[in-house]
Amino acid sequence: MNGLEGKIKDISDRVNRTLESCFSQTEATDANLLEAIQYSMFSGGKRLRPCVLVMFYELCGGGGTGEIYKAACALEMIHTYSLIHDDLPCMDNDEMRRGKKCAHVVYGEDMALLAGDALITRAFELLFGKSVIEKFGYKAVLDAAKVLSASAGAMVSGQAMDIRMDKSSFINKELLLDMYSKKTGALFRAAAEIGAILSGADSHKTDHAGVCGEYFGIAFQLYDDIKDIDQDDKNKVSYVSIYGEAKTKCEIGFYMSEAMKILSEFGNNSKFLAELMKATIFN
Ligand code: GRG
Repeated sequence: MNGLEGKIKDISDRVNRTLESCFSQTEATDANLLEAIQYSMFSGGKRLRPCVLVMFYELCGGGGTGEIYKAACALEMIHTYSLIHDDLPCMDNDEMRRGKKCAHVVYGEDMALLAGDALITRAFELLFGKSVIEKFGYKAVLDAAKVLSASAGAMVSGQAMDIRMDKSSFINKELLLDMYSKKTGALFRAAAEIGAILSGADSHKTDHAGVCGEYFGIAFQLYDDIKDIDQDDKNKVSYVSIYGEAKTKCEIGFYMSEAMKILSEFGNNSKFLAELMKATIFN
């Protein structure tokens, strides 16, 4: 296992352990709902956003605490909720995710909707936990919560734009990239910003981390479009369906090089983050 793989495994293991402890208290949650939540939380997600959050935290000088994993898990809960809701019949109407049946196929549409809702509220409950506030202080945790809620709101707007674009004849590059920035870029921006905020970084560093995260998120979505080329949905509008694979790859190259430029300002210790981002997109 090389350095990056070991680092990813270490972060993912700690994220998984923290998530398990969050959903082991059964008394407060309906048993069927809890099962639907656990099914979605532990169905093989790569934990990419928590890795970005923890790595930015360490890069900006944060250390020595398990509490950062609670913030990372809050972010992953928001991500998981968005996937559950995105798969619903009234959204993308998908049957499979991560090679397994979607939550609504297994537990019904009603329970899947509620599992997503429960994850949003649980995310903020976790972030506002006593130990998190004691470690990072009220101001930093409030700032982090503001970033997380703003990114979750941006995702919903991005999803609305995506739905409308599938039915619209007016689409251009700016609109598409704005939609990607909201739908996918916002949560990666939040990952980077929250890591920086909780490390105690100043606003300049935090903004730069956020822009780096957002550019990586846009590149990630463009790359996801290319992977989805073969999925024969004729009505699905994407950058690649409009501009083709070659131009999409150029766009990915642009966003990745901008992200790497910003990352290089953080010095030599940004090596793991740069490797993680490149390995995700250029694998
Ligand atoms: C609020 C309904 C609603 C939707 C929000 C983010 C979003 C909009 C929908 C998610 C669906 C989706 C496919 C978004 C694109 C981002 C993306 C490629 C997500 C998959 O991320 P990975 O590969 O997921 O990190 P894993 O499975 O590893 O957790």
